[in-house]
Amino acid sequence: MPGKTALKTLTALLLAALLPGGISSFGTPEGRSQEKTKVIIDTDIGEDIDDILVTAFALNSPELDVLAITTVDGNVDARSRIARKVAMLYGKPEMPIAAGYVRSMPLADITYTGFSGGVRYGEVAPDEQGLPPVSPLRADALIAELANQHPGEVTVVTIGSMSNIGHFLVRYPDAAKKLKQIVTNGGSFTTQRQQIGWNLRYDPVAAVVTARSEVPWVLLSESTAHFCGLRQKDVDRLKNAGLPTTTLLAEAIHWWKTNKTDATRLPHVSDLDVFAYLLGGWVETVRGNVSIEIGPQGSLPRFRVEEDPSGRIVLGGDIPKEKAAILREILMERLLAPPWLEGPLDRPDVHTTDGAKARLRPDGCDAQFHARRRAQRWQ
Ligand SMILES: [Ca+2]
Repeated sequence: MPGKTALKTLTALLLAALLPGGISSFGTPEGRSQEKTKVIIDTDIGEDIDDILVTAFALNSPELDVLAITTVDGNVDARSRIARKVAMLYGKPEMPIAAGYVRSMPLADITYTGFSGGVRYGEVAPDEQGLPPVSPLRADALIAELANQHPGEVTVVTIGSMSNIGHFLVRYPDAAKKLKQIVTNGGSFTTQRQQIGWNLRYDPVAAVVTARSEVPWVLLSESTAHFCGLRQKDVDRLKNAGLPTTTLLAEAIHWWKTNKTDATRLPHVSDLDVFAYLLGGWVETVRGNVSIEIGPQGSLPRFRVEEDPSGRIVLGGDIPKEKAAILREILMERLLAPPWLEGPLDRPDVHTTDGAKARLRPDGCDAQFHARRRAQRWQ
């Protein structure tokens, strides 16, 4: 499989050149003998652009075994169509993809009725035509089934509102005991800055349920992955790569920009932090405790983090910008690569020596632009 070999070689080159001894999980290709990390992606794909980009990254990452994708918040059916299209194009049409809860806990709606919470690039999968069927299970039931099938092995990454995982913890307590961990893109949790992110804000009850559950919870900061979003040349590379997968991503970026009322010029990759954590070596962590207080309806939840070596929650700090720039190179590497698995698609080899050399020199992050956007976001 030429594409797979080229991808392995290039990733090893990147890491050997840029991170001597820095990334424990990657190592050399020969040394990468660990089991794949079993992961369920719980996502509001279709809303912001990072979800589709990092889902594609996960599906094309040899360290990860994506068992399922579950969709949450608002138009979960449209989100599931997008997820199914991504999985299909990555050669995994059989992957179970389940729709979940459309509103925040304690509401248990699973039918979208057109309130705000739609999708911004639903045009990439406007109907069911040509798509594999959605799972007959609801998102929380699918998570429970997979946790029971693989006790102690399954990580759920939450890169959308936490409603699905909140319902899962409440409704399937026995299966919850079998989950390995929940890894959440949740805000900023450094000692200098503590800001609750949208994924927790949208469903504070579910966040509280998660904080108080027995399941190990890893709460990650989104800021640095945010600084190192795609550049115009990255978007152009996706547009010009000519693969079904890259064409889908380029179309999603187009519709996201077209439909986004607060349009930003370039895609960010905030949600990449959950996979960076799972790959190992990218995110520094401390243990701590989290308290979330829910105020009157309409108010933002109050949020407090304390470092505590015996705390039960793992808190991730910022990824340094230099590392984040390298992470973006690896993201682009995998987005541009043909699907990792054998499949029915034509997979022209997108790798060239010149391209590889170019990617070995990350040119830093567009910190100013993204810092401005972040400031707007947190207001
Ligand atoms: Ca998201």
